[in-house]
Amino acid sequence: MAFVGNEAPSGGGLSVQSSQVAAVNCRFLGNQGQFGGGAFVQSSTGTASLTNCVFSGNTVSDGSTALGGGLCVVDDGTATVTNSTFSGNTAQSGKDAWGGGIYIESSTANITNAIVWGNVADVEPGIYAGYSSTLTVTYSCVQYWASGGTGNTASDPLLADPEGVDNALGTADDDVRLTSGSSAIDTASDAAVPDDDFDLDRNGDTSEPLPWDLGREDRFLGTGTTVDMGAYEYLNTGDDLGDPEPPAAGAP
Ligand SMILES: [Ca+2]
Ligand SMILES: [Ca+2]
Ligand SMILES: [Ca+2]
Repeated sequence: MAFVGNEAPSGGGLSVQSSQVAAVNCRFLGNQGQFGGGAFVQSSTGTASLTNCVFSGNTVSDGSTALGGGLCVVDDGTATVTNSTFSGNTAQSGKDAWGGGIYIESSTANITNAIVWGNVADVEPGIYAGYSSTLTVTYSCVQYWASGGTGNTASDPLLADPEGVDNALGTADDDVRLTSGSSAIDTASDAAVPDDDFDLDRNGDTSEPLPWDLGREDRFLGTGTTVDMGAYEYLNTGDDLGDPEPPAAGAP
């Protein structure tokens, strides 16, 4: 599913207020708002779980205060972000705009196996967390990251073509797959891959680890390998964005 080019003051693409939302294999592209260009989460009963998601080219700019180009979590909200990629999101008002990728205020965020890269803001381009927030980042690649934690890196993930062939952020061709030599390859946590609650591969097993990446390619590429950070598992040969695999020749 893709949320493209939507606009709303709070949560241009998705607004979660006093409710629970789980988004798996979704792309948030080019949405606009004032608080949370891509998605907004608010209140102690507001919970968002984002897995295998891409936030690209979302912006907050309206008003004097603009928070969270990609994701904004406020007022005791909770966000769980796993194997997702935040790229090219912007929080700029020229005055008071915080958190290019992710903004957390008086809230809780658990960010695992994620990439936050190439986002911009007036203040704190990557992840901002303040006002008694609890931010836990593990096995993630975050630009400018200097707060330690298990398995984190601030080395370039070498995203393929974040603006895509149209050279515009926030459109369907934005390509945040990994390329050879990326710091995000084989450096995430296998154990952190969440269960396949929605049975994406329709094999009747919802308690197995989510077997696919955002491109519906295998997340687990064989024994002895480790999953990658971000929404896409690195492959030497990719296929079209988000397209299901064609049935094998001779398949029923
Ligand atoms: Ca593009
Ligand atoms: Ca399954
Ligand atoms: Ca891998």
